[in-house]
Amino acid sequence: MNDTPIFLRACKREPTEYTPVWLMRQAGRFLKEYRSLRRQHSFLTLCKTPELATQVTLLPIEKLNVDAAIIFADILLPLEPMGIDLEFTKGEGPVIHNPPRSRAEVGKLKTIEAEEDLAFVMEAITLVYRQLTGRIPLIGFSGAPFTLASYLLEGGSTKDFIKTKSLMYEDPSCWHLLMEKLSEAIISYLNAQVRAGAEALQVFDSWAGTLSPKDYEEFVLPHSQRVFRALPTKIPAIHFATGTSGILDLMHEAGGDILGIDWRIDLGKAWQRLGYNIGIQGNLDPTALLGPPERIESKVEEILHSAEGRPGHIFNLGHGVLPQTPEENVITMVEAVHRLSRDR
Ligand code: 1CP
Repeated sequence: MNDTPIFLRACKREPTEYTPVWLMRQAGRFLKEYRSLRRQHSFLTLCKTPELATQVTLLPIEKLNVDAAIIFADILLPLEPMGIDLEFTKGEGPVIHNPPRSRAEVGKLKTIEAEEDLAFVMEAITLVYRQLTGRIPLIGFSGAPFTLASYLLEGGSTKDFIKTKSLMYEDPSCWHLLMEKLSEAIISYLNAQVRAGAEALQVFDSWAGTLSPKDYEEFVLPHSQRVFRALPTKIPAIHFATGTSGILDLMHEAGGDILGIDWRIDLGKAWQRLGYNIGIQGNLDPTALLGPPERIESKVEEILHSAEGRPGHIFNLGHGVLPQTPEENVITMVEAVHRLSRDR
């Protein structure tokens, strides 16, 4: 018997009895208990109260039978101690009230000490780690420099990334200064999470796929690479983005032990392109979980088939679970991944 949890073995590309699975946003709005907690507390209160964040992190664990937990937090939290005024508004998502608009303002962004400045996240990680008692590992996470820069500069979510790309093109030196500052904060944040008990890390560069390969290479890659190089080597790191077909090899070059991809690319083909000295995570379309059970099973089977049972596949959605997803469909998916991968 091997005591190392199956998720961590898969991260190391060791053979496992079945394919491990977890879901991005598994601790979120599709869960009844989460929605009921949200009626009592704001999103930021949930994040900043370690007992509540612990409770939310653990909500999906028994219910869904997933192979990893992910700490309940948000990629935007480190921006606050950097001097950013962050709010989550109803229905509209994150709003940043004071996006930096000049080199002087970028220069004023503060350096953070994550252990102190984000102590509530570290406390929640330690509490969750204790309660999991080694059954399944806990994933810590952060945004990647580019995705954080995009929220910061746009002042919230965006479809076109106009302010972000404009800064890149108009004032590359200011762009790189901003990316350096964000990278430093991310490095401090992720290392503190590992000291607190995180056993794997995911770096979300959710929107990196909006860039041309050349722009990714010039404006993003060196910074993401710096982040990955500053992480503890013993802790597996997942590098995730959506729409990555054009930048797959560059993301690999930037770093990570496992690349997270979305459904717009065939998992087997992506893996073949990358080579098998890296793991792969993905890649069911979250919308598939709104369909009937037979469809969910057949889509799971397609992905397992594409991965060919190679060690190093971690099953996940290609992006976060949608709030309207029925809980029983997620249970169907997790059960199908376990059963069908065991049978292979
Ligand atoms: O209203 C609510 O209850 C808040 C909804 C919510 C939740 C549940 C937000 C606001 N963040 C979260 C939690 C969260 N965010 C987790 C928790 C762990 C999990 O179960 O997975 C994680 C990993 C994140 C990471 C995150 N936040 C990302 C990267 C993943 C992704 O979706 O690409 C991003 C981009 C954010 C920003 C964010 N936070 C919340 C919203 C509405 C948004 C904007 C998303 C967008 O721009 O479309």
